[in-house]
Amino acid sequence: MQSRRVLGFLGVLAMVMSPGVQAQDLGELQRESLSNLFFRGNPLPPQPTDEELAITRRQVRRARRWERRLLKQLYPDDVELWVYATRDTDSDGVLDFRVSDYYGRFLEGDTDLDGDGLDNVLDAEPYKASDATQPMRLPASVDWAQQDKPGEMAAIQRELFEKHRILLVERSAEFTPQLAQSVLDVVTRVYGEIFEKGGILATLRIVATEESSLLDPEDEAGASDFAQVLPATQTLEIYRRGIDAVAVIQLGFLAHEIGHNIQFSLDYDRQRQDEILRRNYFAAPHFFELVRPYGWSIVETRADKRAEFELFRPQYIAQQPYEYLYLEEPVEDWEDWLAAIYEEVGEEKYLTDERITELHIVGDYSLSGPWEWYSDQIISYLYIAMLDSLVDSCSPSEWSALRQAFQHEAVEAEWPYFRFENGRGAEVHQHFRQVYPLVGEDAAYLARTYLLSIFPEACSQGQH
Ligand SMILES: [Ca+2]
Ligand SMILES: [Ca+2]
Ligand SMILES: [Ca+2]
Repeated sequence: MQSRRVLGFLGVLAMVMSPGVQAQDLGELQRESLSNLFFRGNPLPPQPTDEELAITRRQVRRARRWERRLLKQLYPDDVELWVYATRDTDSDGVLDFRVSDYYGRFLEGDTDLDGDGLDNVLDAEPYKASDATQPMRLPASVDWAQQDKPGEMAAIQRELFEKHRILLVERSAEFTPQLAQSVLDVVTRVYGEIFEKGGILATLRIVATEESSLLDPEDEAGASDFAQVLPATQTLEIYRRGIDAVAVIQLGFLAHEIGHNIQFSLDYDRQRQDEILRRNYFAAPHFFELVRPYGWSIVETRADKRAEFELFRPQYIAQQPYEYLYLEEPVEDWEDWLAAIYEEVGEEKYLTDERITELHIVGDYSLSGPWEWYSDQIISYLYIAMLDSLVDSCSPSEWSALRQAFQHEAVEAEWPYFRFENGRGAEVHQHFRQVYPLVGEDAAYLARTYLLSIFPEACSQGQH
Protein backbone atom coordinates (compact mmCIF):
# COMPACT_ATOMS: atom_id res chain seq x y z
CA MET A 1 0.00 0.00 0.00
CA GLN A 2 1.42 3.35 -0.87
CA SER A 3 -0.04 6.73 -0.24
CA ARG A 4 1.52 8.54 -3.15
CA ARG A 5 -1.14 9.69 -5.51
CA VAL A 6 -0.78 9.65 -9.27
CA LEU A 7 1.98 12.06 -10.08
CA GLY A 8 1.71 14.93 -12.46
CA PHE A 9 4.59 15.43 -14.81
CA LEU A 10 5.58 18.76 -13.28
CA GLY A 11 5.52 17.35 -9.78
CA VAL A 12 8.03 14.76 -10.83
CA LEU A 13 10.38 17.31 -12.35
CA ALA A 14 10.23 19.48 -9.26
CA MET A 15 11.28 16.57 -7.10
CA VAL A 16 14.11 15.59 -9.38
CA MET A 17 15.51 19.11 -9.22
CA SER A 18 15.72 19.15 -5.44
CA PRO A 19 17.26 15.82 -4.53
CA GLY A 20 18.22 15.09 -0.96
CA VAL A 21 21.49 13.56 -2.04
CA GLN A 22 24.42 15.06 -3.92
CA ALA A 23 24.72 14.45 -7.65
CA GLN A 24 27.93 12.48 -7.22
CA ASP A 25 26.43 10.08 -4.65
CA LEU A 26 23.38 9.82 -6.83
CA GLY A 27 25.42 8.35 -9.69
CA GLU A 28 26.89 5.80 -7.29
CA LEU A 29 23.49 4.83 -5.94
CA GLN A 30 22.12 4.56 -9.46
CA ARG A 31 24.96 2.20 -10.42
CA GLU A 32 24.40 0.25 -7.22
CA SER A 33 20.76 -0.29 -8.17
CA LEU A 34 22.00 -2.20 -11.21
CA SER A 35 23.52 -4.87 -8.96
CA ASN A 36 20.19 -5.80 -7.32
CA LEU A 37 17.90 -5.52 -10.31
CA PHE A 38 16.92 -9.17 -10.64
CA PHE A 39 18.42 -10.76 -7.55
CA ARG A 40 20.99 -9.64 -5.00
CA GLY A 41 24.43 -9.34 -6.56
CA ASN A 42 23.29 -10.15 -10.10
CA PRO A 43 25.84 -9.68 -12.91
CA LEU A 44 26.21 -6.08 -14.12
CA PRO A 45 25.34 -4.95 -17.63
CA PRO A 46 28.27 -4.92 -20.09
CA GLN A 47 30.14 -1.61 -20.16
CA PRO A 48 29.18 0.53 -23.14
CA THR A 49 31.54 0.48 -26.11
CA ASP A 50 32.87 3.75 -27.56
CA GLU A 51 30.54 3.28 -30.48
CA GLU A 52 27.53 2.81 -28.19
CA LEU A 53 28.46 5.94 -26.25
CA ALA A 54 28.70 7.95 -29.47
CA ILE A 55 25.38 6.64 -30.80
CA THR A 56 23.63 7.37 -27.53
CA ARG A 57 25.01 10.93 -27.39
CA ARG A 58 23.63 11.50 -30.87
CA GLN A 59 20.23 10.00 -29.96
CA VAL A 60 19.94 12.15 -26.87
CA ARG A 61 20.77 15.28 -28.91
CA ARG A 62 17.97 14.43 -31.31
CA ALA A 63 15.44 13.35 -28.70
CA ARG A 64 12.32 15.31 -27.96
CA ARG A 65 12.74 18.20 -25.58
CA TRP A 66 11.00 16.66 -22.54
CA GLU A 67 12.76 13.31 -22.94
CA ARG A 68 16.18 14.91 -23.21
CA ARG A 69 15.50 17.18 -20.25
CA LEU A 70 14.40 14.42 -17.89
CA LEU A 71 17.25 12.11 -18.88
CA LYS A 72 19.81 14.84 -18.23
CA GLN A 73 18.21 15.70 -14.90
CA LEU A 74 18.29 12.09 -13.76
CA TYR A 75 21.83 11.37 -14.98
CA PRO A 76 23.69 14.68 -15.33
CA ASP A 77 26.54 14.25 -17.85
CA ASP A 78 26.66 10.50 -17.20
CA VAL A 79 26.62 9.09 -20.72
CA GLU A 80 27.32 5.55 -19.48
CA LEU A 81 24.03 5.63 -17.57
CA TRP A 82 22.29 7.14 -20.60
CA VAL A 83 23.35 4.01 -22.48
CA TYR A 84 21.89 1.68 -19.84
CA ALA A 85 18.67 3.70 -19.72
CA THR A 86 18.19 3.44 -23.48
CA ARG A 87 19.64 0.00 -24.29
CA ASP A 88 17.67 -2.84 -25.90
CA THR A 89 20.01 -5.85 -25.78
CA ASP A 90 17.87 -8.28 -27.80
CA SER A 91 16.48 -5.57 -30.13
CA ASP A 92 12.86 -6.60 -29.61
CA GLY A 93 11.70 -3.04 -28.99
CA VAL A 94 11.39 -3.48 -25.22
CA LEU A 95 14.18 -1.66 -23.37
CA ASP A 96 16.37 -3.55 -20.89
CA PHE A 97 15.41 -1.26 -18.02
CA ARG A 98 12.83 1.16 -16.81
CA VAL A 99 13.97 4.08 -14.67
CA SER A 100 12.34 5.68 -11.68
CA ASP A 101 11.45 9.28 -12.49
CA TYR A 102 12.44 10.32 -8.96
CA TYR A 103 16.16 9.58 -8.77
CA GLY A 104 16.80 7.36 -11.75
CA ARG A 105 16.85 4.07 -9.87
CA PHE A 106 17.10 1.29 -12.48
CA LEU A 107 14.25 -1.21 -12.57
CA GLU A 108 13.69 -4.37 -14.52
CA GLY A 109 12.29 -3.66 -17.99
CA ASP A 110 12.45 -6.47 -20.58
CA THR A 111 11.88 -9.53 -18.37
CA ASP A 112 14.15 -11.63 -20.61
CA LEU A 113 16.54 -9.00 -21.83
CA ASP A 114 19.03 -11.24 -23.64
CA GLY A 115 16.15 -13.03 -25.34
CA ASP A 116 17.33 -16.60 -24.59
CA GLY A 117 14.00 -17.70 -23.12
CA LEU A 118 15.19 -17.59 -19.52
CA ASP A 119 13.62 -14.88 -17.37
CA ASN A 120 16.29 -12.53 -15.98
CA VAL A 121 15.52 -13.57 -12.44
CA LEU A 122 16.12 -17.26 -13.28
CA ASP A 123 19.02 -16.52 -15.61
CA ALA A 124 22.48 -16.89 -14.04
CA GLU A 125 23.75 -14.88 -17.03
CA PRO A 126 21.01 -12.36 -17.75
CA TYR A 127 23.19 -10.41 -20.20
CA LYS A 128 24.40 -13.40 -22.21
CA ALA A 129 22.07 -15.46 -24.38
CA SER A 130 22.44 -19.23 -23.93
CA ASP A 131 20.64 -22.33 -25.20
CA ALA A 132 19.20 -23.17 -21.80
CA THR A 133 15.50 -23.75 -21.26
CA GLN A 134 13.37 -22.36 -18.42
CA PRO A 135 14.27 -24.56 -15.44
CA MET A 136 11.63 -26.23 -13.33
CA ARG A 137 13.94 -25.87 -10.37
CA LEU A 138 15.35 -22.65 -9.03
CA PRO A 139 18.96 -21.68 -9.82
CA ALA A 140 21.35 -21.37 -6.88
CA SER A 141 21.39 -17.57 -7.17
CA VAL A 142 17.81 -17.33 -5.90
CA ASP A 143 17.12 -20.74 -4.30
CA TRP A 144 16.79 -20.38 -0.52
CA ALA A 145 17.28 -24.12 -0.11
CA GLN A 146 20.82 -23.68 -1.46
CA GLN A 147 21.46 -20.61 0.68
CA ASP A 148 21.73 -20.09 4.39
CA LYS A 149 17.97 -19.80 4.99
CA PRO A 150 15.65 -21.46 7.51
CA GLY A 151 13.99 -24.59 6.16
CA GLU A 152 10.47 -23.20 6.49
CA MET A 153 11.36 -20.21 4.32
CA ALA A 154 12.82 -22.47 1.63
CA ALA A 155 9.70 -24.64 1.76
CA ILE A 156 7.42 -21.62 1.26
CA GLN A 157 9.54 -20.35 -1.62
CA ARG A 158 9.42 -23.77 -3.28
CA GLU A 159 5.67 -24.14 -2.80
CA LEU A 160 4.84 -20.73 -4.26
CA PHE A 161 7.15 -21.25 -7.22
CA GLU A 162 6.24 -24.82 -8.06
CA LYS A 163 2.50 -24.48 -7.61
CA HIS A 164 1.84 -20.88 -8.61
CA ARG A 165 4.93 -19.71 -10.52
CA ILE A 166 5.44 -16.92 -7.99
CA LEU A 167 9.08 -16.35 -7.13
CA LEU A 168 10.04 -14.84 -3.77
CA VAL A 169 13.33 -13.07 -4.37
CA GLU A 170 15.62 -10.85 -2.30
CA ARG A 171 16.99 -7.75 -3.97
CA SER A 172 18.34 -4.86 -1.86
CA ALA A 173 16.64 -6.19 1.30
CA GLU A 174 16.03 -9.59 2.88
CA PHE A 175 12.82 -11.48 3.51
CA THR A 176 11.93 -12.44 7.05
CA PRO A 177 10.36 -15.84 7.83
CA GLN A 178 7.16 -13.98 8.83
CA LEU A 179 6.99 -12.03 5.57
CA ALA A 180 7.32 -15.24 3.55
CA GLN A 181 4.55 -16.78 5.66
CA SER A 182 2.34 -13.71 5.20
CA VAL A 183 2.73 -13.91 1.42
CA LEU A 184 1.87 -17.61 1.46
CA ASP A 185 -1.21 -17.00 3.62
CA VAL A 186 -2.51 -14.21 1.41
CA VAL A 187 -2.04 -16.31 -1.72
CA THR A 188 -3.49 -19.55 -0.36
CA ARG A 189 -6.02 -18.31 2.23
CA VAL A 190 -7.23 -14.82 1.26
CA TYR A 191 -7.10 -15.60 -2.45
CA GLY A 192 -7.43 -19.36 -2.09
CA GLU A 193 -10.20 -19.45 -4.69
CA ILE A 194 -7.98 -17.81 -7.35
CA PHE A 195 -4.89 -19.88 -6.60
CA GLU A 196 -6.44 -23.25 -5.73
CA LYS A 197 -5.28 -26.37 -7.55
CA GLY A 198 -2.10 -24.80 -8.85
CA GLY A 199 -3.77 -21.64 -10.09
CA ILE A 200 -1.44 -19.11 -11.70
CA LEU A 201 -1.91 -15.37 -12.05
CA ALA A 202 -0.17 -14.14 -15.21
CA THR A 203 0.18 -10.71 -13.60
CA LEU A 204 2.05 -11.92 -10.50
CA ARG A 205 5.44 -13.41 -11.29
CA ILE A 206 7.80 -12.00 -8.68
CA VAL A 207 7.54 -10.88 -5.05
CA ALA A 208 10.75 -8.99 -4.25
CA THR A 209 12.15 -7.30 -1.14
CA GLU A 210 13.77 -3.86 -1.49
CA GLU A 211 15.02 -1.33 1.07
CA SER A 212 13.08 1.54 -0.44
CA SER A 213 10.89 2.45 -3.37
CA LEU A 214 13.15 5.39 -4.13
CA LEU A 215 16.90 5.55 -4.60
CA ASP A 216 17.14 8.04 -1.73
CA PRO A 217 15.58 6.25 1.26
CA GLU A 218 15.41 9.60 3.12
CA ASP A 219 12.98 11.11 0.63
CA GLU A 220 9.60 11.81 2.20
CA ALA A 221 7.85 10.77 -0.99
CA GLY A 222 8.81 7.15 -0.40
CA ALA A 223 8.52 7.13 3.38
CA SER A 224 4.97 5.81 3.51
CA ASP A 225 5.45 3.03 0.96
CA PHE A 226 4.91 -0.48 2.32
CA ALA A 227 4.82 -2.19 -1.05
CA GLN A 228 3.99 -1.54 -4.66
CA VAL A 229 2.96 -3.48 -7.75
CA LEU A 230 4.93 -2.82 -10.92
CA PRO A 231 2.45 -3.97 -13.57
CA ALA A 232 4.94 -3.72 -16.43
CA THR A 233 7.00 -6.59 -15.03
CA GLN A 234 4.34 -8.44 -13.00
CA THR A 235 6.32 -7.68 -9.86
CA LEU A 236 5.26 -6.93 -6.31
CA GLU A 237 7.98 -5.05 -4.43
CA ILE A 238 7.93 -4.94 -0.62
CA TYR A 239 9.90 -2.18 1.11
CA ARG A 240 11.56 -1.83 4.53
CA ARG A 241 8.42 -0.45 6.14
CA GLY A 242 6.42 -3.43 4.93
CA ILE A 243 9.14 -5.95 5.82
CA ASP A 244 9.24 -4.69 9.42
CA ALA A 245 5.48 -4.24 9.85
CA VAL A 246 3.57 -6.45 12.30
CA ALA A 247 2.13 -9.54 10.65
CA VAL A 248 -1.50 -8.40 10.59
CA ILE A 249 -0.47 -5.24 8.73
CA GLN A 250 1.56 -7.36 6.29
CA LEU A 251 -1.53 -9.44 5.70
CA GLY A 252 -3.49 -6.26 4.94
CA PHE A 253 -1.08 -4.59 2.53
CA LEU A 254 -0.34 -7.86 0.75
CA ALA A 255 -4.06 -8.45 0.24
CA HIS A 256 -4.27 -4.88 -1.08
CA GLU A 257 -1.34 -5.29 -3.49
CA ILE A 258 -2.21 -8.76 -4.77
CA GLY A 259 -5.69 -7.28 -5.22
CA HIS A 260 -4.02 -5.01 -7.80
CA ASN A 261 -2.43 -8.02 -9.53
CA ILE A 262 -5.89 -9.56 -9.76
CA GLN A 263 -7.37 -6.30 -11.12
CA PHE A 264 -4.67 -6.21 -13.80
CA SER A 265 -5.26 -9.84 -14.70
CA LEU A 266 -8.85 -9.03 -15.76
CA ASP A 267 -7.47 -7.14 -18.75
CA TYR A 268 -4.22 -8.94 -19.27
CA ASP A 269 -3.05 -10.14 -22.62
CA ARG A 270 0.25 -9.98 -24.45
CA GLN A 271 -0.68 -6.93 -26.45
CA ARG A 272 -1.81 -4.92 -23.46
CA GLN A 273 1.31 -6.01 -21.62
CA ASP A 274 3.30 -4.53 -24.48
CA GLU A 275 1.40 -1.24 -24.19
CA ILE A 276 2.24 -1.02 -20.50
CA LEU A 277 5.89 -1.75 -21.11
CA ARG A 278 6.25 0.72 -23.93
CA ARG A 279 4.16 3.64 -22.76
CA ASN A 280 2.62 2.88 -19.36
CA TYR A 281 -0.74 2.86 -21.05
CA PHE A 282 -3.14 0.52 -19.35
CA ALA A 283 -6.46 -0.21 -20.98
CA ALA A 284 -8.79 -1.77 -18.43
CA PRO A 285 -12.30 -2.17 -19.89
CA HIS A 286 -13.09 -5.26 -17.81
CA PHE A 287 -12.00 -3.73 -14.56
CA PHE A 288 -13.89 -0.50 -15.24
CA GLU A 289 -16.97 -2.57 -16.03
CA LEU A 290 -16.56 -4.40 -12.73
CA VAL A 291 -16.43 -1.23 -10.61
CA ARG A 292 -19.12 0.72 -12.48
CA PRO A 293 -22.05 -0.65 -10.40
CA TYR A 294 -20.29 0.61 -7.28
CA GLY A 295 -20.17 4.19 -8.49
CA TRP A 296 -16.91 4.47 -10.43
CA SER A 297 -16.75 5.78 -13.97
CA ILE A 298 -14.17 7.33 -16.24
CA VAL A 299 -14.31 10.42 -18.37
CA GLU A 300 -12.12 10.77 -21.43
CA THR A 301 -9.53 13.52 -21.49
CA ARG A 302 -6.75 14.43 -23.86
CA ALA A 303 -3.54 12.50 -23.32
CA ASP A 304 -0.52 14.65 -22.50
CA LYS A 305 1.88 14.57 -25.43
CA ARG A 306 4.78 15.09 -23.05
CA ALA A 307 4.00 11.73 -21.48
CA GLU A 308 5.16 10.06 -24.71
CA PHE A 309 8.61 8.56 -24.32
CA GLU A 310 10.59 6.73 -26.97
CA LEU A 311 14.20 7.05 -25.91
CA PHE A 312 13.78 5.63 -22.43
CA ARG A 313 10.95 4.49 -20.16
CA PRO A 314 10.22 6.41 -16.94
CA GLN A 315 8.39 4.36 -14.33
CA TYR A 316 5.48 6.65 -13.46
CA ILE A 317 4.84 9.04 -16.33
CA ALA A 318 1.78 7.65 -18.02
CA GLN A 319 -0.37 8.54 -20.95
CA GLN A 320 -3.69 8.37 -19.31
CA PRO A 321 -6.44 9.70 -21.56
CA TYR A 322 -9.11 9.56 -18.86
CA GLU A 323 -9.95 10.72 -15.34
CA TYR A 324 -11.93 9.02 -12.63
CA LEU A 325 -15.34 9.97 -11.32
CA TYR A 326 -16.87 8.60 -8.14
CA LEU A 327 -20.66 9.03 -7.92
CA GLU A 328 -20.33 11.35 -10.93
CA GLU A 329 -17.89 13.69 -9.18
CA PRO A 330 -14.18 14.06 -10.05
CA VAL A 331 -11.80 12.56 -7.49
CA GLU A 332 -10.28 16.02 -6.87
CA ASP A 333 -13.66 17.21 -5.60
CA TRP A 334 -13.85 14.23 -3.26
CA GLU A 335 -10.42 15.09 -1.96
CA ASP A 336 -11.62 18.63 -1.15
CA TRP A 337 -14.78 17.24 0.41
CA LEU A 338 -12.79 14.93 2.70
CA ALA A 339 -10.38 17.72 3.60
CA ALA A 340 -13.28 20.00 4.55
CA ILE A 341 -14.74 17.36 6.88
CA TYR A 342 -11.31 16.82 8.40
CA GLU A 343 -11.00 20.57 9.05
CA GLU A 344 -14.45 20.74 10.50
CA VAL A 345 -14.44 17.79 12.92
CA GLY A 346 -10.72 17.18 13.51
CA GLU A 347 -8.47 14.13 13.20
CA GLU A 348 -10.09 12.14 16.02
CA LYS A 349 -13.59 12.12 14.59
CA TYR A 350 -12.74 12.37 10.92
CA LEU A 351 -13.30 8.82 9.70
CA THR A 352 -16.23 8.16 12.05
CA ASP A 353 -18.12 11.15 10.67
CA GLU A 354 -21.51 10.00 9.44
CA ARG A 355 -21.13 11.62 6.02
CA ILE A 356 -18.12 9.35 5.46
CA THR A 357 -19.37 6.19 7.12
CA GLU A 358 -22.72 6.21 5.32
CA LEU A 359 -20.85 6.00 1.99
CA HIS A 360 -18.63 3.21 3.37
CA ILE A 361 -15.49 5.22 2.62
CA VAL A 362 -12.66 3.41 4.39
CA GLY A 363 -10.09 6.20 4.04
CA ASP A 364 -8.97 9.08 1.88
CA TYR A 365 -6.56 7.01 -0.21
CA SER A 366 -9.46 4.81 -1.26
CA LEU A 367 -11.03 7.74 -3.11
CA SER A 368 -7.95 8.42 -5.26
CA GLY A 369 -9.29 6.08 -7.94
CA PRO A 370 -11.09 2.77 -8.45
CA TRP A 371 -7.88 0.72 -8.16
CA GLU A 372 -7.06 1.88 -4.64
CA TRP A 373 -10.71 1.91 -3.68
CA TYR A 374 -11.11 -1.76 -4.63
CA SER A 375 -7.89 -2.84 -2.91
CA ASP A 376 -8.58 -0.86 0.27
CA GLN A 377 -12.06 -2.37 0.43
CA ILE A 378 -10.40 -5.80 0.26
CA ILE A 379 -8.37 -5.01 3.40
CA SER A 380 -11.60 -3.93 5.07
CA TYR A 381 -13.35 -7.12 3.91
CA LEU A 382 -10.48 -9.29 5.15
CA TYR A 383 -10.18 -7.65 8.57
CA ILE A 384 -13.95 -7.78 9.11
CA ALA A 385 -14.04 -11.47 8.11
CA MET A 386 -11.26 -12.21 10.60
CA LEU A 387 -13.04 -10.37 13.41
CA ASP A 388 -16.40 -11.93 12.61
CA SER A 389 -14.94 -15.43 12.69
CA LEU A 390 -14.29 -14.84 16.40
CA VAL A 391 -17.82 -13.81 17.30
CA ASP A 392 -18.70 -17.24 18.71
CA SER A 393 -15.46 -17.74 20.58
CA CYS A 394 -15.54 -14.43 22.48
CA SER A 395 -18.05 -12.91 24.84
CA PRO A 396 -19.84 -9.88 23.31
CA SER A 397 -17.87 -7.43 25.43
CA GLU A 398 -14.57 -9.16 24.67
CA TRP A 399 -15.32 -9.12 20.98
CA SER A 400 -16.19 -5.46 21.06
CA ALA A 401 -12.97 -4.65 22.92
CA LEU A 402 -10.96 -6.68 20.42
CA ARG A 403 -12.57 -4.78 17.57
CA GLN A 404 -11.60 -1.47 19.15
CA ALA A 405 -8.06 -2.61 19.87
CA PHE A 406 -7.60 -3.91 16.35
CA GLN A 407 -8.63 -0.58 14.82
CA HIS A 408 -7.03 1.79 17.29
CA GLU A 409 -3.87 -0.04 18.34
CA ALA A 410 -2.87 -2.17 15.38
CA VAL A 411 -4.27 -0.47 12.28
CA GLU A 412 -4.17 3.21 13.21
CA ALA A 413 -0.54 2.97 14.27
CA GLU A 414 0.39 2.30 10.64
CA TRP A 415 -2.52 3.78 8.69
CA PRO A 416 -4.04 6.70 10.61
CA TYR A 417 -6.43 7.49 7.76
CA PHE A 418 -7.84 4.03 7.22
CA ARG A 419 -10.85 2.70 9.13
CA PHE A 420 -11.70 -0.79 8.00
CA GLU A 421 -15.01 -0.90 9.90
CA ASN A 422 -16.41 1.72 7.50
CA GLY A 423 -16.53 -0.99 4.83
CA ARG A 424 -19.00 -3.05 6.85
CA GLY A 425 -22.15 -3.32 4.74
CA ALA A 426 -20.54 -1.96 1.55
CA GLU A 427 -22.07 -3.51 -1.54
CA VAL A 428 -18.72 -4.51 -2.97
CA HIS A 429 -18.18 -6.84 0.00
CA GLN A 430 -21.01 -8.99 -1.40
CA HIS A 431 -18.96 -9.34 -4.56
CA PHE A 432 -15.85 -10.20 -2.53
CA ARG A 433 -17.76 -12.92 -0.68
CA GLN A 434 -18.40 -14.59 -4.02
CA VAL A 435 -14.98 -14.25 -5.63
CA TYR A 436 -12.79 -14.38 -2.51
CA PRO A 437 -14.85 -16.40 -0.02
CA LEU A 438 -13.35 -16.07 3.44
CA VAL A 439 -15.28 -18.25 5.81
CA GLY A 440 -14.74 -21.25 8.04
CA GLU A 441 -11.26 -22.50 8.68
CA ASP A 442 -9.36 -19.93 6.59
CA ALA A 443 -10.89 -16.90 8.32
CA ALA A 444 -10.52 -18.56 11.74
CA TYR A 445 -6.89 -19.47 11.05
CA LEU A 446 -6.08 -15.90 9.96
CA ALA A 447 -7.84 -14.46 13.01
CA ARG A 448 -6.02 -16.79 15.39
CA THR A 449 -2.62 -16.40 13.80
CA TYR A 450 -2.60 -12.72 12.97
CA LEU A 451 -5.01 -11.12 15.42
CA LEU A 452 -5.12 -13.15 18.64
CA SER A 453 -1.34 -13.41 18.52
CA ILE A 454 -1.07 -9.65 19.15
CA PHE A 455 -4.05 -9.48 21.53
CA PRO A 456 -3.60 -12.80 23.39
CA GLU A 457 -5.87 -11.81 26.28
CA ALA A 458 -8.68 -10.69 24.02
CA CYS A 459 -10.95 -13.72 24.03
CA SER A 460 -9.72 -15.59 27.07
CA GLN A 461 -13.15 -15.80 28.72
CA GLY A 462 -15.21 -16.71 25.70
CA GLN A 463 -12.84 -19.48 24.79
CA HIS A 464 -13.32 -21.31 28.05
CA1 LIG B 1 14.53 -6.01 -25.35
CA1 LIG C 1 17.46 -14.44 -20.40
CA1 LIG D 1 21.15 -15.73 -20.43
